Amino acid sequence: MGTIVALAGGVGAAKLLRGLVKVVPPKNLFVIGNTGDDIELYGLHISPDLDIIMYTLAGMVDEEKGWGIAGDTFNCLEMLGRLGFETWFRLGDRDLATHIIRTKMLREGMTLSQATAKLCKMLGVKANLIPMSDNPVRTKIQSGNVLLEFQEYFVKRGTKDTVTGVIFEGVERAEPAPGVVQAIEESERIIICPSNPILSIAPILAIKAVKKTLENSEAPIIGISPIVGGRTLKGPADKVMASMGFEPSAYGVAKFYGNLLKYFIIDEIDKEQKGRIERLGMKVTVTNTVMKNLEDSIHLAKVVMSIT
Ligand code: FO1
Repeated sequence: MGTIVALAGGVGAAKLLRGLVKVVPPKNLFVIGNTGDDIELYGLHISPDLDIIMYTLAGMVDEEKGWGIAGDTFNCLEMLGRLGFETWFRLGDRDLATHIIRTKMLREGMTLSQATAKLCKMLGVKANLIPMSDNPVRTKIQSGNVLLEFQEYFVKRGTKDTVTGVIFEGVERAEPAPGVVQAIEESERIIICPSNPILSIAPILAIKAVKKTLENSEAPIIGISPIVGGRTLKGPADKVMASMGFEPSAYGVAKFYGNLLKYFIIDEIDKEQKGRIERLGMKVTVTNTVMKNLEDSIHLAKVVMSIT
């Protein structure tokens, strides 16, 4: 089997990937992760989307929340609060160890992709997790005339602001991380995970060389709708699609990706949208896309891998 590439955001992507590693040899899987959500807190570099995928594939994610480490405690955060620091970003004690080690590696001169590979190895993750870029790209959310940092919008303010624009700061200067272009060029199948198209996948596509390599690729690109029955299962994709002028539906997601996609997977609940989406020029597969457990993830992964 050749290389499989997956473009990934956080929780939705991780759920598909935990099934995919049971269906394809993990060493053949190259996950290109969004780093637009990265944040610096208490002098530490935090890469939430990379960590969600890493912890999920290492079998240690907090399944209920979809992020963080199962059974983690929050003693350090509580003390930070007592010392007068903000504690809205819920960093657990064990999770903090990852951020401490990542920051140490970066300070010692490693790139983010090298640090990510090393952390994955330490935690026994066999799939290749590559940040989209080693250069900083920071997603900023515009809400009217207010500009918010991504995590300020997402966590601190609980996605309550209406998104009127999205900026990927630094993206013009960002090069794909080593291995990203090669993985796409050598891939036999490219998957766009069921992540937020505008906030999680668009930052990856905004790196010019990534977009160009995808457009030139012979491999089929398969998208999966993160919107089911007009709503997202987690996160604000439906609201953001609507406020950015896209229909908050599987059709709207397909339209957003346009002719990048050869295949698109939608949920059974949205089956009446099949014809409309196919008229956009892609082939549609209808199946259960809601991943409540590992079996659901494996089912969706098998569907993704069997599409021809
Ligand atoms: N998401 C939240 O909704 N609240 C949090 O306090 C929070 C903390 C957090 C800490 C570490 C980490 O790796 C992820 C964390 N996330 C949290 C998830 C994350 O911010 C978002 O899910 C992604 O950025 C969007 O994909």
